[in-house]
Amino acid sequence: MRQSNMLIPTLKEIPADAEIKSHQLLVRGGFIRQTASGVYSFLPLGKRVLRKVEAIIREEMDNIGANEMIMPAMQPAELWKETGRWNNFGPELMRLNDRHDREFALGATHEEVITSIIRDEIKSYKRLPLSVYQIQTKFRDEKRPRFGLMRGREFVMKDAYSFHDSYDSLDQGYQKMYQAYENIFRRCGLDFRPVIADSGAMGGKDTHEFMVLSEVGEDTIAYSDSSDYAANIEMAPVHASYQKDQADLKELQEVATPGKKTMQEVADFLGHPLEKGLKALLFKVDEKLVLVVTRGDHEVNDIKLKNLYQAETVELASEEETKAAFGAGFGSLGPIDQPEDIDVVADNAVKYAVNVSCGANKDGYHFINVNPERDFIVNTYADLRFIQEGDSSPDGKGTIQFARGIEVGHVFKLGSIYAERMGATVLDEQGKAKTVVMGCYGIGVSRTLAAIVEQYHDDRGITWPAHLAPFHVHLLAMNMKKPEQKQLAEKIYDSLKAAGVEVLFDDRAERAGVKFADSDLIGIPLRITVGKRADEGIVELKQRDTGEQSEVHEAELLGKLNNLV
Ligand code: 9G3
Repeated sequence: MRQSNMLIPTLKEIPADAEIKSHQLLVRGGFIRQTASGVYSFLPLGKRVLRKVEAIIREEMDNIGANEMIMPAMQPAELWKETGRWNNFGPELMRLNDRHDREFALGATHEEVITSIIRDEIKSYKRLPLSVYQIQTKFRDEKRPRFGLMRGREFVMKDAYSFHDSYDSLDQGYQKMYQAYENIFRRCGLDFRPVIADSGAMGGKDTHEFMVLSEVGEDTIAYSDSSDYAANIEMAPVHASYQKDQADLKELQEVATPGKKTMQEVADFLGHPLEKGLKALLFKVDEKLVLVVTRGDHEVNDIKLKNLYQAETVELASEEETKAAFGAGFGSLGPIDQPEDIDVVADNAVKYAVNVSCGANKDGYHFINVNPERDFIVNTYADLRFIQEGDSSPDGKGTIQFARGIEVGHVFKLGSIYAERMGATVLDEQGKAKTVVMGCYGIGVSRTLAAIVEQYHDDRGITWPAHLAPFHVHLLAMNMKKPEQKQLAEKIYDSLKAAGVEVLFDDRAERAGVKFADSDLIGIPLRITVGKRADEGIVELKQRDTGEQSEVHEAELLGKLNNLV
């Protein structure tokens, strides 16, 4: 392609709203443009890369026998009402009415649509297992779209769905999909980890997220320094072994702690380390008030609290709700003599507390020498805290470290939740109706593209892996007004194209400096520069990632390129 008639609007300056490298470089390199907040257009270079990432995904999906299809973005509300999700989702689910005032959702995901098709078309267990996938635009009206393609409101997803007549079959299907995902992300050149995850609102049991390690990742991964254990911190279980002090239980005392609000202030004032204090936070679990007690140096994991109660929503009570229930504000709460109708749950570590402090449910007062069971009753002890760096790994091997990750894939063993709600059954070998069992599997395709840029760039621009770059070769003519340069460049352009090499030919009437800067920004792996020695047939060959360059006679070019590309 000739750059003189291509839409590649490169930018010198960094766009003000672009905080991370991939967002900056994809905009500056002329790959994408924002059309609205969280809504992007893929310009020609972006589309060429997107197509290559999709090709890898298609190959791996086809390889495991998943059939590609495409489902509509416009989904009738009735389907979402059958599964109860129409009202479950708030403004994040984009909705519209058609001209007959019928309600639709813009597809955020396609469990309802695909299950309605399977329900209508698949009647016998003999037709299972069956898996389908699509690569399609999804709509989710994120509250705070950011980081360019990382968190958009309209984005490209590969979503696959598998249907089974048993959980064994689902396990096998899940394993094949898991392996296909490892192949996909490895072929994209990404440094990724599958991590054990929380299935959230989807329910079902096993689920894994595929995380690309990156400082700009929004997720925190807890991984072992001595095994391949890795889990999303949201669900990483804590297998700590706590020691109970052998000290005698001292007499409970109430002490004034004027103006001391935070755990640290109280601990400092009372002269004990943070972990010798109990933290009590009031949560609304669905509509129920629950007091959650943890050791002072631990943090409540609200996902674990939600799973303990199998609740829909969990959120911290407000200051006024807290005052209304306890007569005291944040920082003064404690489990001693708490109001009757309030559950007290505590993290397992609390069981081992001896002579610790806690709030006295009176502003400006705390108890010291507090001991569980003697001074307060806990309804339920559970693993309710976030795992911390240095905790022992749940698999018993080594200790936990943290890393940040970008979630590029998420696979779920859904079970039969959706099939039940939608009546998707097949006749089993005894001719009895049996609810089908499902798996669902997503890849954020546009997010994967951004994650690749996060991993492959330097201070001059993107350094695409050769097989994902928008073109294989960037051919630059320094001065198209000079006939020897123009002729040689055109000759090379034609011969490379004839050899099937994807060439971007910068034939613009721009200064050399501009061409070199744009070329570094766009990040095509190999650059051929036709310049001063054109009359001798000599050109310069440069590798974008290593910077290695050499002078080559144009006759040797193809040979050189073959072993480089
Ligand atoms: C919605 C909205 C946002 C959502 C969902 C539904 C996430 C929703 C979970 C999934 C599960 C899997 C198939 C591909 C892999 C992931 N955010 N999820 O269901 F209406 Cl607004 O999407 N779906």
